[in-house]
Amino acid sequence: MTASSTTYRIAVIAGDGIGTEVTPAGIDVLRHAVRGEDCALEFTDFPWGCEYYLRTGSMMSADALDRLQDFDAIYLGAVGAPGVPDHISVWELILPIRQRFDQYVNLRPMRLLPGVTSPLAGREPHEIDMVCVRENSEGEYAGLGGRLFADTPHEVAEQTGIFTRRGVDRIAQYAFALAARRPRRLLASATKSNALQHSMVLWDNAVEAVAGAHPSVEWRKYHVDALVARMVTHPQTLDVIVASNLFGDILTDLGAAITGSLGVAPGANINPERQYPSMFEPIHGSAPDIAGRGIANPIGAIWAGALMLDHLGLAAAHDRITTAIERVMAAGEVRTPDLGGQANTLDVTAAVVDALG
Ligand code: GGG
Repeated sequence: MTASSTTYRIAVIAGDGIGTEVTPAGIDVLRHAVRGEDCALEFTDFPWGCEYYLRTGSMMSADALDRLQDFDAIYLGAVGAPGVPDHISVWELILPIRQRFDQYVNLRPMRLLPGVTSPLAGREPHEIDMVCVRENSEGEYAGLGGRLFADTPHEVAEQTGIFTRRGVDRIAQYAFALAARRPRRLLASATKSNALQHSMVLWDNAVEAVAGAHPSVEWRKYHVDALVARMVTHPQTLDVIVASNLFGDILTDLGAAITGSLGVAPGANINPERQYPSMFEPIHGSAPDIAGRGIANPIGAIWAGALMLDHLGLAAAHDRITTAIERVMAAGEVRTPDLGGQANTLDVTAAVVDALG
């Protein structure tokens, strides 16, 4: 480091279950990956999550969002634990962070890594290489609604999706710009405008208008039910997928499954204007069924960390990590049980650190 070097301040919320196992693994790799760069990473841990909720009645402290605002990025593990309803853990931690910091892009690469076997027979890495640009601030996860007459036979629940022209425009613009930078320059828009005649027709109209400004990108819309089938039958025809909040969430779990395991899939919640910190997380949850056994796959968290470095302007360090992940996967010797191996979280982390060279 020199006197003029930059220190990046990163807030860490390891959260619950395997989040507390894969997050230190990711930090270990990040620290090694930036050696030689003229910068330092400074990590600050926050004890928020379900255990905190069971002690205090809240998933985060009352001033959590104000405190997080001062960081350059947020590195999240996973949230969720038996005894805490899932809508509490998601609605009191992940979604408030995404909304408050206007992290309206949820970027989720879905790439079959070399050496990993897809459950789709015979597929090679070059045939499954997609990225989902999920709208992350409104849509079906806007959070509007309520319940009436709870626990009575005439109980009513209303959950309102919010689709704004501004919201769809900006996610479509991000997705088309990304597609234009990728070699195949393809974009698929996930819709369901045959049945959702208000929200998804607005979605289609906005996407079509943005497409006009990106003539280099070949695009088409698919009803989301047809798109899931296409991801299984013809994944090689898909490149960038732009989708609403709920559709994107579902499509990317399928994407993770066809790339071998939910454990390898990374996610980035991005505020492209950089007005607020962005947040990086593996897409998997806390996996209480394997938590505490030390066998969680750290690749999703490590890859999410690489996306964070890229966002911070450390593209070379990002590339070093993704190359190291590819080397370890291609060698096929050190893998966690979700990928058919017998290695544990620490073994895979050490192998990635070794492969950084
Ligand atoms: N890795 C963060 C985590 O725990 N994700 C679980 C989850 O269900 N997230 C909801 C979402 O991504 O919308």
